[in-house]
Amino acid sequence: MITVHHLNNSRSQRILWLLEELELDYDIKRYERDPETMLAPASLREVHPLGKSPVITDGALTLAESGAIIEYLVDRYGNGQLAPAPGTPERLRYTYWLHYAEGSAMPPLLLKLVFDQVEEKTPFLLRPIAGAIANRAKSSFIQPQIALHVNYMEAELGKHKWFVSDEFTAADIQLSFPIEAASARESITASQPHLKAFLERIHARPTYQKALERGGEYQLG
Ligand SMILES: N[C@@H](CCC(=O)N[C@@H](CS)C(=O)NCC(=O)O)C(=O)O
Repeated sequence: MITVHHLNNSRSQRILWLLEELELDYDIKRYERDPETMLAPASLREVHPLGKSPVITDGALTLAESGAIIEYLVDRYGNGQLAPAPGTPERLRYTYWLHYAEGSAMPPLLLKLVFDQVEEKTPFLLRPIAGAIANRAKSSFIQPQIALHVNYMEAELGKHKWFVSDEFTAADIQLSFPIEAASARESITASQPHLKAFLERIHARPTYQKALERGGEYQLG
């Protein structure tokens, strides 16, 4: 049986959605973020040394990294669903997007989250200084980088319905997290109609909704 080690409000929601798309049975082991630090509990380090979510176990296998988990589940259980055939140009695009989501799209979004927290959590008297530093980092680097990625994804979605082609693939599931995170941080506006339509389409999928029911709280902010 596949077990998903699932942290609330996290990337592991994508894995639940993928498992629903593949109509596979799975168990969920739940972990709650520390409300102050937002970190995962230490018990997750008993499953994988980094203590990050998602992690899955499947028999003797323990696997972390959402991209690796998605590749494993689709290759092992997909029967050709949700991934283009190996050796095709579409397969290479699929691999590209699987890596791009975590390797390129997420870092500036994470930096924004960190600098927002620096500002919010600094003691009141020091807040003007912390705010000035955070604003400088955000305006000079972070926001332009987020805009670069958001506009790039918007342009790519203008070429076909989904990221790889007109067929929905697991790469769309992987990309849902940076796009939802960008949307939650108000970085997707009316200027990105394709990304907005992408979000509406994925939210309407019954498998997405079923995964939300099973996963529980999922509010990115
Ligand atoms: N690149 C990794 C990132 C894993 C990661 O950072 N997960 C976050 C949840 S979205 C986490 O576990 N945060 C809690 C912590 O760092 O303690 C992946 O895609 O799986």
